[in-house]
Amino acid sequence: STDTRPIAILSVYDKTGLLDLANGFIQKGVRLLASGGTARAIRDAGLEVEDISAVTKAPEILGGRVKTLHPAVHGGILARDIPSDEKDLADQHINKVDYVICNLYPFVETISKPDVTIPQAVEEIDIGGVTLLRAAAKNHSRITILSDPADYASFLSDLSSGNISAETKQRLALKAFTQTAEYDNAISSYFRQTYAGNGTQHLALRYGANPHQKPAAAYVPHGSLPFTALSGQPGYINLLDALNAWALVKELDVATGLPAAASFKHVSPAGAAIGLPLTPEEAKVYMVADIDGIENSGLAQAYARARGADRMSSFGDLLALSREVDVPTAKIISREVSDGVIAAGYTPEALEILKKKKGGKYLVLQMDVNYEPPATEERTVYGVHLVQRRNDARIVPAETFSKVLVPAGAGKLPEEALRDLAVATIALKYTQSNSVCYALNGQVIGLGAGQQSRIHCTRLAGDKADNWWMRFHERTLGLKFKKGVKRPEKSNAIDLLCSGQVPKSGPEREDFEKQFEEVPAPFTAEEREAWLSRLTNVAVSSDAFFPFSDNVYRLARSGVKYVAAPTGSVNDPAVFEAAEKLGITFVEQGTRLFHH
Ligand code: 93A
Repeated sequence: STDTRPIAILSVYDKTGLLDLANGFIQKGVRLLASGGTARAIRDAGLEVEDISAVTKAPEILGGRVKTLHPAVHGGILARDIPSDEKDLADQHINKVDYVICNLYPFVETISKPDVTIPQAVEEIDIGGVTLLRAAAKNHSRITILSDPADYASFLSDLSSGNISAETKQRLALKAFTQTAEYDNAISSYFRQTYAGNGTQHLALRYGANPHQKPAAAYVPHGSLPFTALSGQPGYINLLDALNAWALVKELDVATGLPAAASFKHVSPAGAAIGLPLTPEEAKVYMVADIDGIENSGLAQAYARARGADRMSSFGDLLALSREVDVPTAKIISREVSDGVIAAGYTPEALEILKKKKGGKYLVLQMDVNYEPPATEERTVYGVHLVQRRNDARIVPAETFSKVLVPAGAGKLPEEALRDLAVATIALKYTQSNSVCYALNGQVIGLGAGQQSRIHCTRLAGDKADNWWMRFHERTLGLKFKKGVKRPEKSNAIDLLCSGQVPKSGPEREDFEKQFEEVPAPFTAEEREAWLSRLTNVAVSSDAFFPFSDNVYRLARSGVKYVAAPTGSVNDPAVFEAAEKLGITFVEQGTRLFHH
C-alpha cells in the first residue's frame, strides 16, 4: 500500500494505559492496527484506529480464536531489513510492523478460581498473543515489543525523543520472552495436575514446612515422580527427609556392598548403618533381641543399628532402606514411633505389616531404584533462584581415604577403618552443616549437625558417642524397668542416666525412679571414666577442615583412632601435631562436603 506511516499492532487483554499509549502513537504519526476489543476501546475514546482485518482482509473467526494469526501480521513483524524479505513483503503487499503491544489472556487468574472447568481453562490459552510476543521479541533488532503497561510511559518519552535504543529493545524482548515462558509454564503445570493424575508427576501436599504454608506440592517437570506412596500421604518435610535419606543409603550400599539404612529427622540423619551381624549386647541396646530372623537379614541389622544408635533423635523418624524390605525389618519398624519409610521395595508380607501401622496412615514410599537425579539442582529462597551442580562427589573407601598424612609414611588403613570412615563421610554428605560424625562397627554412633562452630559439632557428636557407649555398660544392660514402661520412655530414661543428667533430687528424679523395678544409681565420675576409656577404634569424618586443634583433643577423649577431613586451615600443622601426639591417624579427605 502507499501508506508509509510506521505501524503499531495492539492486542491487549489488560487495557491499562492503552489510551495514553494510543494517543502518544497518533501524535507521532503512527498507524494503529488493533484486534477486536482493543480497537473498540481505542475507538470508543474517539481515537483513530483500524481493525486488524484492514491488513489481513480476513475477519476474526472461531469466536476470537483466530484474530491476529495471519501472514499479513506475522510477515510484517518477522521481516528483516534484507532484500529477500523486502521482496517477499512487496510480492504479498504486506507492510512492515514497527511496534507490537500485547498482553495475554488471564490464564493464571482463571485456573486460580475454585470451580474452574477444563474447557474454561482451555479457552483462556492464548495462542495469537503468544505468537505476537514471540515473533516481535525474535525480531527485536528492528521491533519494539511492549508486553507490560508499566513500560508504556518510558516508551512514550523515548518515542517522542525519537530514540528507542537497541538496549531498550533488548530489555523489552527479554521481558516478552519471560512472559511467554512463564505463561507456558503455568499451562503445563495446570495440565500436569489435571491430566497426569495426582501422585504421578505432581503430588499435592497437605502443607509446607508448617500448617499455615499452603498450598504445597512436589513435582518433576519430566517423566514421573521417582517414588510412589503405597500407603499414607507424604508431607513436605517427609519428602525432604526421604529423598536425602534415600540418596544416603543408596550411596552407602554402593560404597560398601552391604544393605544400608538411615534414620532421618529434620533433614539430617539421626543414624545410618550397614548390615553387619549384631552382638547380643548390641541387639539388647538397640531393643531388637526378640526380632525373629534378624540374624539372617542384613537389612534388618542395618536398620537396627541406624535406629538404635540414638533412639532419642530417631523418635518419629523417616527412614530409608537400600534393599527390599523383609519381615524382620518391617517388624522392627512396626513397633517404633516413626513417620514413614522409603525403600527399594517391600515383600508382600512386609508391606502388610507396615500398612497396618498408625491405623493405616503410616507413610510407605517405594523408590524407583533406577532413578538418577539431574546434574543440576535449583531452589528458590526469598524469591531468588539458586542453581548449583548436585553434590555428586563419590566416596570410594580405598581411594577416598588413601592419603594418610599422620603418622607420616603409614600404610593402608585397616578394612574396618575404611568402612567406618565411609559410613561417617557418606552420612555427613547428607547432614546439615557444619557436621562431624563418629562411626564404629559400620554405623554412626554420634553425629553433630547444623552447628555454626565446628568444635560444637565435634563436642555434640562426641557426647552422643559417649552416651551411646555408656548404654553398653553392664549397669545399663542390667536395668530393670517396671512392666508397662513404654519403649520411648525407656530410651529417655536410659539417655538421662547415660548422659549423666539424673538430678540429685526433685520431681525429675522422682519421675526417673518411678520407672524402675530396681532404681539405678547415677554413674559416678570414676565409673564413666573407666568405661569410656575402653571405647576405641572410632572413626571420624568432618565435612570441612578443623580450624583448631581443640577438635582433635576432643576426638581423643572418645576413643577416636581414625580421622578423615579436608585440609587447608592455617592451623593444619597444629592439628596434625595434635593427632600425632594422641596416636590418631589423620587421612586427608579431599572434598569439602557442606550440605544445606
Ligand atoms: O484466541 S487467540 O489466541 N487468537 C488470536 O489470534 C489472538 N490474537 C491476539 N487470542 C488472540 N489474541 C489475544 O487477544 C491477545 O493476546 C490479547 O490478550 C487479546 C486481545 O483481544 P481483544 O483485542 O479482542 O480484546
